Amino acid sequence: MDFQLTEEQQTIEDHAREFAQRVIAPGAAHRDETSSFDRQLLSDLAENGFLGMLVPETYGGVAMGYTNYVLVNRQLATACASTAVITGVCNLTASAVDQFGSEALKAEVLPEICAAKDNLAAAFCLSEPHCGSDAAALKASARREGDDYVLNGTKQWITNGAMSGWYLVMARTGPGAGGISAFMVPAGTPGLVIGKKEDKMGQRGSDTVQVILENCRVPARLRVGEEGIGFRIAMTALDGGRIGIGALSLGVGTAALNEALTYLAEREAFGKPLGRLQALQNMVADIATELEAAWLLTLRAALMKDAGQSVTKEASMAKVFSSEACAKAVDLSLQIHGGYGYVKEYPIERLYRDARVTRIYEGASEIQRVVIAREVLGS
Ligand code: COS
Repeated sequence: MDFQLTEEQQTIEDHAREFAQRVIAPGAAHRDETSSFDRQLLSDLAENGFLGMLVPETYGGVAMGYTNYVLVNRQLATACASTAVITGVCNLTASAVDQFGSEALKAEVLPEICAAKDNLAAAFCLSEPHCGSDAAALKASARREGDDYVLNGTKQWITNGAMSGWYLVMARTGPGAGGISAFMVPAGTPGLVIGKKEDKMGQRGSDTVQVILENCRVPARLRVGEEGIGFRIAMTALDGGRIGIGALSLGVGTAALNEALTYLAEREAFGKPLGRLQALQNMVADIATELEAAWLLTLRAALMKDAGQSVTKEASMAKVFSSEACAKAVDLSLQIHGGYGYVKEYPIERLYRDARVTRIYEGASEIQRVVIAREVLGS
């Protein structure tokens, strides 16, 4: 067992940190304030291989594996959570197509996602207005008509929904979880309508919209895998995605800790720097320890995924622990800032808002505990 990064991993992490701090971090506050995303940044991410981290080179990716993926994602999120989630959803969608799609589908779709063709991202469309946690209850339908499927329904909370070139849509071709199929729907397909944009609390640079399917006709060649495996595709993709959210949460938590450390060094109280007050030292110790533990869980899940092992339990453990460690990190770091933490003058206010959704998206903490308990209980 070796806790050291290899030289290659260190180089990848250093590169991601440098890129994230130079290119992404300066615009983070603006993205939050304006609830907007400069799509040129998608091309910059693509040029660095960050949109195809899990895709083989044959299809335009860089195939760096999950261990490197979490190293990169943590750095991106330390700079800007919105940018990290946009990146994460592109990678999750691409990896699902890579794992389950036909050769022809992969050749058609993956190079475009990896290159952010036309400065567009990719979207993963599972949740619906009436069902998020209970994903198998989805109602969107895909009716076979000759060589096509006709899709109808509404997808909710779709990250990248307003700026994607490809949409991975789970829709029903039959009853039950085994009656769900997956389709890659290209932007611009008649009947694919972008609905309401959500006015979110945090991660405001990433758009979250409804995607409405109104008699949206999709050729059968764009189905991902066989009919009826859509739920398995979604769950497998989320196993990987949850490792990514573990890393994203760690990035936000690390940014919060960094802000706290800066503030502790700058400000004095009772005749000494804040960092010499034991009550605040305890907070720093708790944040640092929990982030470290979360990182080990996340790395372990990534290593196991790279080794081809099942990671359902480990991914959920990484996600729930990291997102909750992140929640504590932003909360205590804000507390350390006192009143200044509660106003927009300091970045900790944004980080506090950005952190909140990590306990909700890609499976709420309660769902992660369901998954973990089922695995532990063997039920
Ligand atoms: N990997 C592969 N297959 C999986 C799987 C996984 N991690 N989890 C479940 N499956 C398969 C099961 O093996 C089962 O297949 P069979 O019927 O062939 O045996 C099928 O999927 C149904 O599984 P299950 O009965 O466990 O489904 P449930 O409806 O009980 O739901 C949970 C399981 C709660 C885990 C699921 O609904 C879930 O993850 N919900 C959260 C969804 C989510 O994260 N949404 C966020 C969207 S992105 S913002």
